[in-house]
Amino acid sequence: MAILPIIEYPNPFLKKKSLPVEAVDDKLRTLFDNMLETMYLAPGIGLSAVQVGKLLRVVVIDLQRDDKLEPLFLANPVVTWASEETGNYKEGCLSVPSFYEDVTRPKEVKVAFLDYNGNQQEIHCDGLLATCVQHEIDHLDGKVFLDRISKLKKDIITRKIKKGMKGEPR
Ligand code: QAP
Ligand code: CO
Repeated sequence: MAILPIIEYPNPFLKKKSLPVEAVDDKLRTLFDNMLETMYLAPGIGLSAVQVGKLLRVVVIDLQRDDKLEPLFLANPVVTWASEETGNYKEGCLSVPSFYEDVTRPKEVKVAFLDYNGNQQEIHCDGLLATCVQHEIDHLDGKVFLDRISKLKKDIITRKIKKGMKGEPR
């Protein structure tokens, strides 16, 4: 396995749109594995391929809630349903280290994707998982969470990052 360098905002690469994978093969499983290892080291709970320099619609998520939950490997994830009801969550991002802001998103979503074995799955997500999966799918469309906060807040954070300033400790 390998640790991949994480591309940080405001690198314009993060604005690029990722392309669907054609198949879940061993090469893609290696990417899944390397992304998971990279995310665990950070540590983080979600990572998209664009953040490690690959423009593929690939995401790994592990909420690491001490119990049963296994890591999720998602290829070509699509939101097939979103609740009317929204919620706020103070989001962060491995590509925007030490900055956190409240983001409003649908509280629940259904997501269809190909899993680690290439099988089609659809899962119902709520709570932190719903937030995380929407955050990661945004990356595949060239969006970071700063694109979902006020322009004023985004500009302040962008200016701080460009000056080499840090936000909050974790
Ligand atoms: C996306 O984010 C997410 O600032 C995943 O210094 C975040 O794993 C989904 C991290 C919140 C839902 C809610 C952030 C690590 C990790 C930092 C992450 C940092 C070190 C972020
Ligand atoms: Co992110």
